Formats: sequence, C-alpha cells, structure tokens
Amino acid sequence: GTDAWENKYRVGEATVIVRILDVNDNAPSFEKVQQIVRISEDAPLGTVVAKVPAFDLDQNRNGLVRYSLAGRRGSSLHFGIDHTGTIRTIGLVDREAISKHSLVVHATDHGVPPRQSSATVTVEIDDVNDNAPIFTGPTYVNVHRKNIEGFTIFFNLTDPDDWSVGHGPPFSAQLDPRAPSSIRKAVSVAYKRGEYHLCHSCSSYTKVLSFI
Ligand SMILES: [Ca+2]
Ligand SMILES: [Ca+2]
Ligand SMILES: [Ca+2]
Repeated sequence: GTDAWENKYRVGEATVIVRILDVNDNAPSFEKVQQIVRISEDAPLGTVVAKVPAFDLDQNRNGLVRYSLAGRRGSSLHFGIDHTGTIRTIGLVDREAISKHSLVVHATDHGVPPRQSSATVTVEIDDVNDNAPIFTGPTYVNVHRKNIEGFTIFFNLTDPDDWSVGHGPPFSAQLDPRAPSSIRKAVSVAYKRGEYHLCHSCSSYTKVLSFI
C-alpha cells in the first residue's frame, strides 16, 4: 500500500494567526475646530465654558486622547480642561482686564510618535456692573473769595464697565449728605453734556462729593 510517507508531495499544515497591528495613522479629530462662547464676568469657579471632545479612530494607546490648553495673556490661569475635553473656569474672570480669551485646545494621542490636533475656543466675557463711577478730578480746588459767586467747577466721571449695556453713563451725582450744611446750602451739583459741575460758593470739595 501507499502511505503518506511515500507520497511524493509532502503536505504540511500550520495555523498562522495574523494580527493586524494598529498603526498610529489617525490624529485625534475634534467635533468642532472653532467655537465662540460667552460667560458672565461673575461666573463662579468651575463653570463649564465649553465641551471640545476629540475622537481618535486608532486602538488602545494610539487612540487614547489627552487634552491640554494654551492661551495668551495668562488665559491659562483662568481656564482648565479635563480628560473629557470639558473646559471650566479655574480662576475668576474680569472683563475690565481681559474681555476676550482665545484658547487653543490640543488633543494628543498616546502613540509613538504621538499625533496631535488643535481647536480654538474664543471666550467672550459678558459685563457685570461691578464698578462704581470713578471721579477723575479735580479733587481739590481753591477759589478766591471774590470769585465765589457763580463759580463753576467742572469735573469728570468715568466707569470701566461696558457702557453699551447701560453699566456706565449717564451718572447721577449728589453732594455727600454728611457734608456740612453750610456747604450743602452753598453748592449744587449739575450734570451737563457728559460733565458734572459744581456751582456757587465753596472753597474746597475734598471729601464733599459722593456718587451714586
Ligand atoms: Ca491616533
Ligand atoms: Ca459701572
Ligand atoms: Ca464689569
């Protein structure tokens, strides 16, 4: 008889497991590469500002995304990003100091070498009326006695808040009710064309005025 050992053609058999090894050929991809959001100037710490998740089609470490945040003018002191791509306030914001923050979010995978994408988030700060008008002078005025009658002193007020939303002028001004009655009788405050002026007899207004 004929057995396999005598067969001219030897047939072997083996199982080959083919593993497709993932290559880090995808960078993380943001759902939105550009966003403009608004938060209030009085937003408490931890306020969610924006969500900027990124997805990576690769497997395992090649698809694992970590986030980092960059911003100019110290913006990174005010905002932080967590492992889900959520940006929150980590410091208080001040519209009068910086009214708009431009943040750059980087999403980086854990591949070797890593691949990275970026997105931008512009955070506009809505004003809160957190500043009283500022008296810019004069703070001390000498008036000669013979010129007292009808003497007018003009002074200026300003306000660093957003005037376009009504957090600035027109202002109202009044004499400090704690001022001596002799001064309150002699002096009046008027508002005209963006300036305040004091009328009539008074030699010094230091600490006489207050503003509301
Ligand atoms: Ca990847
Ligand atoms: Ca104000
Ligand atoms: Ca303000």
